[in-house]
Amino acid sequence: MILVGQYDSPFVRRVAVTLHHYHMPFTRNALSVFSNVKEMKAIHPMVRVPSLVTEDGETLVDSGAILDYLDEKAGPARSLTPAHGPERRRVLQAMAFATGTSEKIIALFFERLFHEPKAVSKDWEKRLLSQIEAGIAWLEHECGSPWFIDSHMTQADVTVGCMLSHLKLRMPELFPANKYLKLHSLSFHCETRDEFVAARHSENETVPKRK
Ligand SMILES: N[C@@H](CCC(=O)N[C@@H](CS)C(=O)NCC(=O)O)C(=O)O
Repeated sequence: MILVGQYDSPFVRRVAVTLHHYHMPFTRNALSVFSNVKEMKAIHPMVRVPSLVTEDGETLVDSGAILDYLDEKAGPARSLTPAHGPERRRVLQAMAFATGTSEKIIALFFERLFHEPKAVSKDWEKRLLSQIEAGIAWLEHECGSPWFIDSHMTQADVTVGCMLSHLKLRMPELFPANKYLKLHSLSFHCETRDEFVAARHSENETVPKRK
């Protein structure tokens, strides 16, 4: 399989962590949605990541749809997403808050990246900041120990862990060390695992600087 995208994306990274967790072999095409638009278009016409090219040559897009494919391939006994019941709902809700928070972090990051400071919409920025803070606060309130849901690792941990590493990369000021203690502990717990270590972004996996 081929995973397309850079690991500074929380969506690409959660797919990579999951592939490593399942011990599914893959190679990576670390294309940038900004620097490699032509090659990206040939893979995903909307120039978005992640994509996963399967062993059958099918190209899947969207991290949620890709994870669904990988969970099915792993089988119910190994799947990081519980098959049914209250635990499945809790995992899916944690994932929804984590991906929702990541989307807002990305929106704020690009609002600031693509505008001169004085051209940034203050109303939009305020709304995004409040949405990001609400997402983090919800996750902090719901977070268990040592893992988000229980004593074992689920896709909630992968997705929340990747949201947090991306938050720390882009807006560390929104995740101070003396706040959100449960999420800090979860992030530490995740980042010491082999599958997270194997999917750390390198220095050259970056976005363009503001011109
Ligand atoms: N819902 C999508 C979101 C993917 C997403 O936002 N990807 C970003 C990178 S983090 C992207 O491709 N941005 C470029 C763009 O949308 O123009 C998923 O889960 O895969």
